[in-house]
Amino acid sequence: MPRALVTGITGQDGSYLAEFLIEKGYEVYGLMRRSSVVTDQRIRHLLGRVELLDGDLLDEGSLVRALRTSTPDEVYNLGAQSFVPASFTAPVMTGEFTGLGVTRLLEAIRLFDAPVRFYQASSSEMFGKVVEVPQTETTPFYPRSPYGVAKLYGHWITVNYRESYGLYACSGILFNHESPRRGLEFAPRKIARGVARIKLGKQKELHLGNLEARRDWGYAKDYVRAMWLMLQQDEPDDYVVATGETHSVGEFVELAFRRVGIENWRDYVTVDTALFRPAEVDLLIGDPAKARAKLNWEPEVSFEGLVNLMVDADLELEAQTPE
Ligand code: NAP
Ligand code: F7E
Repeated sequence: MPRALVTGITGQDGSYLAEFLIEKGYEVYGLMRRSSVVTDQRIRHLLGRVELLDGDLLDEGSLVRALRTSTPDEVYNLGAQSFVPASFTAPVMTGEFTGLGVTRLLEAIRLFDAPVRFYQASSSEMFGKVVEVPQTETTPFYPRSPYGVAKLYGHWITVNYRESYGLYACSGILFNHESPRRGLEFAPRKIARGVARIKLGKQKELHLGNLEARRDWGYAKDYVRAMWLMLQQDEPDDYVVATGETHSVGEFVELAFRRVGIENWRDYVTVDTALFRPAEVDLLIGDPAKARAKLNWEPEVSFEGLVNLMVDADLELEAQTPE
């Protein structure tokens, strides 16, 4: 039975990856940091089928212990401070979790001295103020937030450990991916939930920031499959994972309202400049040609399919939740 250790198992991707690996027959270990509040909502249905280990990307010793307990074949580093606006208000903490955290884990793996395969959750935010359209594995980086800068450090330290120590280490440059399990503060989930609540009469309007920004949005379940595929190849490498389509935030809003039968969506949306970022990423669109050719990976859910499934899920959830 192959064994995997997943950091960030309580997050959106961690929960889908854990499900995917269990289905593939893996013994799954998840690193979870202590909290005074409940953080296992996304993996509660998996309790008993995953082994949860106490640990924190800030604490090297806890990473060493997690490796010793799990003796993994594969390590997926999904743990991070992943919300871009929070990285502007907490840039140092973001650097610690999202940047240096990668080195702590890589160093723990190097000293553990076993043939572990490593996946790093890199991000299209590294392309930031894009210098090429669409973005590929060879596009130069130009991050626009402390989060993007921290991820860039994580990307290069992964490449460096591969080249310096021969570690099987891959950096997956994943573009935005969403689901009903997405954190409430990210634009697509905020929109899906807001639209559902407006439809049900629980909310009157939706406050959003920059509606012009464009993203290449995919479905999280499709993207965790790509993570696994990267670790099944003969040689480690870096891959862009994207749909190859770009849409504006405004288009997401329009489709979401349309799903609940509301066409005059502008009547419900207020643009709040307080939600604008100090530096914005205006346009992202990835070219997944390499992932398609080498990993045989294709996204299965379209942009409209994603909007619809997210709105439908939030409608169901909100209908069951008393105010
Ligand atoms: P997420 O929902 O925000 O999950 C982040 C996870 O990291 C949570 O489990 C969180 O634990 C954990 N974490 C935070 N700080 C930690 C620390 N110091 N030590 C250990 N764990 C810590 O993020 P996601 O959307 O699943 O994304 C997974 C990874 O992919 C992240 O690294 C993210 O930056 C990256 N990424 C995401 C996207 C995307 O569109 N979703 C695209 C590219 C890259 P708590 O539950 O305790 O907070
Ligand atoms: O913003 C605009 C905002 O917060 C998308 C993370 O998973 O993907 C994610 O980063 C766009 C931005 O995601 C609101 O200005 C408008 O242009 O959903 P988001 P993100 O910043 O692209 C990358 C790939 C990651 O790696 C990150 O971890 O939407 N926008 N109005 C808004 N954004 C938010 N959050 N809230 C608004 O009200």
